[in-house]
Amino acid sequence: SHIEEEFEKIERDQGWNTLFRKLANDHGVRTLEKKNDIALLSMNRGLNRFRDVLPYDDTRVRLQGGSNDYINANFVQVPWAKRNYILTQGPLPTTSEHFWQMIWEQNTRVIVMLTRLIEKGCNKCWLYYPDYENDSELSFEEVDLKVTFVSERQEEHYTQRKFELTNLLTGETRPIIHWSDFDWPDHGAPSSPEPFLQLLYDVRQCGAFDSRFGAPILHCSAGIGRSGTFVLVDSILKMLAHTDNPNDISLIEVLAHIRTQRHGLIQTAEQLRFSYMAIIAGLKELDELEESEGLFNESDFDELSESDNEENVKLTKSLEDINTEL
Ligand code: PTR
Ligand code: PTR
Repeated sequence: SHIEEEFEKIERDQGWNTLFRKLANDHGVRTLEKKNDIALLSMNRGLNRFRDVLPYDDTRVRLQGGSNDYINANFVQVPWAKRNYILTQGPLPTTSEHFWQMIWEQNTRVIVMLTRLIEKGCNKCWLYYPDYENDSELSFEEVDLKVTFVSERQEEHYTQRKFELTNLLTGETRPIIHWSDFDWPDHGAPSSPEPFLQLLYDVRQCGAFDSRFGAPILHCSAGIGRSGTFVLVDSILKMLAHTDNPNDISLIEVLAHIRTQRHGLIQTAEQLRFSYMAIIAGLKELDELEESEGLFNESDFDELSESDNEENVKLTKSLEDINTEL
């Protein structure tokens, strides 16, 4: 594929740093006008894990109930892949309730956690979910929600948990699937594409992108480096699986586009290089890319068994549209 040729050329030229800088310089102009004023309001500053990683105002997720609508999260959309994601920072002790509020309000069913709670002795994310070892249930009274541990599946490279999210006002419950414990340090890359692709396939198989529900939530510590890499690999693989003109798909153009929606997606040249490697490896397993329509176990979700055709519908936007819009 042209992506593989591109990859090999950059390898030969040792061009990863140059390409990564070019991304910031040439494409960075698209973000010059972007504002993050809301994140900087004095009442919101302490709600940011890092003072240099703030959500753009125009794409930020707004909380609906309560007196403050702020959370450090953005909608990230890749229309040519028909993909919507929510990217957010690893919750803080003071923002875990907002995180679950967002999940309820956005009707999200899936959370992909790409950081560990502690890395190299530093706190990267608050334990915002009942991991069973510490708690089997967490209540967030301020937002009238309760999260209950249901089950846990330990895989070679990650843990998958199921929770039940209960609205304490109405009694309504929803199943939530959560992935964690994937080995990927911040500003770095996973050791090889295979474990990452296994995680990605599992997330897809569970119906994370089922259009009847809200966008899946991706988070790491800042919610930009590792989460951005996940978005790029998933969306490019989806585009490649649905196009007759693969040569028209530009990884850098898609990356530049998603960077207009949340700041700093993909943090290092190494993560960019890993994205190419994961896409190339993923392409070789195209058969496995066919996505399942079933969300969760049938038994969890009887009333929702009717299939949605999203994954079978060809991308409606042609690749010429991609080029003009980018
Ligand atoms: N944990 C964040 C940090 O220290 O980076 C929280 C925070 C963010 C605290 C911004 C203060 C902030 O405001 P200022 O940049 O004015 O210190
Ligand atoms: N100022 C922080 C730092 O560079 O340490 C912000 C930051 C932290 C940025 C982690 C990205 C990080 O990685 P990720 O988005 O993958 O959690």
